[in-house]
Amino acid sequence: MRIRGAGRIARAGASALGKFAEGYNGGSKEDFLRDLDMAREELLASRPTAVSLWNGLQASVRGASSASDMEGARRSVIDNSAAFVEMSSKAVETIAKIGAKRIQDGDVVLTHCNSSAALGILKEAKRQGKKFTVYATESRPWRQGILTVNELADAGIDVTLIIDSAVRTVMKKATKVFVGADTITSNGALVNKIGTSQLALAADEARVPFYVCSETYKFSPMTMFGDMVTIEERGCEEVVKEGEIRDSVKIFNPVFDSTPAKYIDAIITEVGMISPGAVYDVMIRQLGDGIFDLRD
Ligand code: RUB
Repeated sequence: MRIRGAGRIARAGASALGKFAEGYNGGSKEDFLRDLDMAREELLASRPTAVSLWNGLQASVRGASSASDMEGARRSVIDNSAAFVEMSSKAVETIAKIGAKRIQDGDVVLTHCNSSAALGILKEAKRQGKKFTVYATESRPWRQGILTVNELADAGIDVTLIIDSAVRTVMKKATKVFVGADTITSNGALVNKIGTSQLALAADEARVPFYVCSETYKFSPMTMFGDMVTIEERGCEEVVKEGEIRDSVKIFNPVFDSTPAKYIDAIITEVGMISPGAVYDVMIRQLGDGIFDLRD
């Protein structure tokens, strides 16, 4: 949890594999590939929900096994991981430019948790001189909303912090919702910080447009083949202090939830603003033929 947000997690994972390759001084290409796979598995286990991590690691190791020797394989991982990090950072910038066009003077924006893609849009809109205000949820239990309000305040944006249960009340004032994504499935559903789906329901009820800000490497190829997205559950110590509740009380702390495609007005990606129904096609185009390896 020291690195948060699916984009940052993906870049950190790809960089870690790049550093692993840089520092590797083992023997054969086979040794390197075996150790690389172990490093990849360990990184993957750190955050099970964000497919951006899987995609970032996959992009880093792609082609390494067909290198002619260990040096070639090592070089390929170093180059691929650097290319992924650069592509990922550029994608966030492009999303900011596209999404900022959706913000108009007088808008009241609601956001949830701490998404660099969503905040990039708000900061770009502010940079362009647009006049709008933002409500940001606290996002219990980790309270990533504190990061969000400080980041927006530092950018000179008029921002108000609300507790998570104030979402339906505040939705009456909101004109747009912008949230990030940890994973988007092949049928256009969004997996993001717990509470996102109740924002979507409240937005639907109040007829407020609900925008998802997501780089395309948050699209999950595994879901095309029927895999479910693993929803990370975290410890009870994040929810209550020791001794605060009776020993017999159980705690359930899922940290992400799923929002069906029908509640999403558009997904703002680096390849443009798309409907949730277009996710499958974009995924096929972005990932190319390599995707079919997943069926094995
Ligand atoms: C962060 C979260 C963010 C997405 C997108 O959860 O749910 O909305 O990861 O973030 P956590 P970004 O703090 O548990 O990682 O747009 O920065 O990729």
